[in-house]
Amino acid sequence: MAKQYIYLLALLKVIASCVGDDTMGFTSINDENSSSDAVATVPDPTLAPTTSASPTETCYRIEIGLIFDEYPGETRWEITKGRRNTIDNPDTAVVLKTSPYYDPNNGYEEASETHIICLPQGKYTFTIMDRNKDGICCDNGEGRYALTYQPTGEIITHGSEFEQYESVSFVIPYETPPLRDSDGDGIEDRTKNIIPPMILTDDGIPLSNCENEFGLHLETDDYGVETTWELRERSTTDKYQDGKVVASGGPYTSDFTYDVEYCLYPGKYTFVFYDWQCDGLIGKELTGSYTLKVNGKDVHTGGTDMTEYWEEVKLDFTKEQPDAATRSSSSSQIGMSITAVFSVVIISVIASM
Ligand SMILES: [Ca+2]
Ligand SMILES: [Ca+2]
Repeated sequence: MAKQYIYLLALLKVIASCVGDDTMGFTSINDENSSSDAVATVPDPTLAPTTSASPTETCYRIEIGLIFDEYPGETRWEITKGRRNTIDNPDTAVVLKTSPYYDPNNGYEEASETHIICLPQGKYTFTIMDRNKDGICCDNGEGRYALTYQPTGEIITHGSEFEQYESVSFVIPYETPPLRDSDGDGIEDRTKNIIPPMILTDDGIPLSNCENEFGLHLETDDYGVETTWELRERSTTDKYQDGKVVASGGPYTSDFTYDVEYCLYPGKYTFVFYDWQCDGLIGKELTGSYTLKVNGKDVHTGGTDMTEYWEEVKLDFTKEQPDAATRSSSSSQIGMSITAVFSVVIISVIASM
């Protein structure tokens, strides 16, 4: 049981937090404004990449994505062998890997950080700690962490608000558990995302020929932890914040391609794409983008030209879903290409927090 992990990558990106700024901007869909990315490269002396003593052992990459608040010196994380963390089990937990506290003088303040570690098969516990016992959000900046499994892009856990520590146990290779909402609040337990309910026919079976299919094709950069999105019903006020969230996603693993499809009820929606560092899917080594689809047809590509915390795209899905009787008697509808009426307007405004 020598070194069973490999430190493959440690990437730090420093950008002053844009969240909470209150200036406003407007960008039309055809604007060619290029974002002015002030990505500073800061050497990371404490977590330099190293290689395993046994590099031939099969291992599976997990990513620890971090966005620090204004006090990175309070934050560290560790991975322990087995289903225990050292805080509750100081004498028995085996520390596999631990980070130092992050020195604010090394550029970690409100910065994004990505670590990729390769773990062999086994049981592990990830714990994130805050020595001021106030987590990494939201009194002094808005931090976030995400533990993701790179082979499938799945979220193992993510969070931001905690006290002294937060811990999760997982098994490698990681098998995605079924989606669950144990307290019925509409938020999925593990991903903390909103998964829209399936549209059912009159017979209670999932609709097979969706007339209003929302699609998202997402290619993440090397800071997947920065990326989240929401699909909201459009409110009469036209402010996206006033519309109910019907679906959401992220944060993500880095350098991964995701395809999401949901069947929606007819209506007007707003897709809101968030980038915590306000620089879009422009990473240190990789550039990503997202493409929205309406019934399989690409209608908008974005995420590459951001200078604000979020951008929004308006989507109208106006086809009425046929009822079960119509559908069962009309097999010709299957495979028919029905394009929903859609309009796309992109507006970038800094969120007022
Ligand atoms: Ca703290
Ligand atoms: Ca970004």
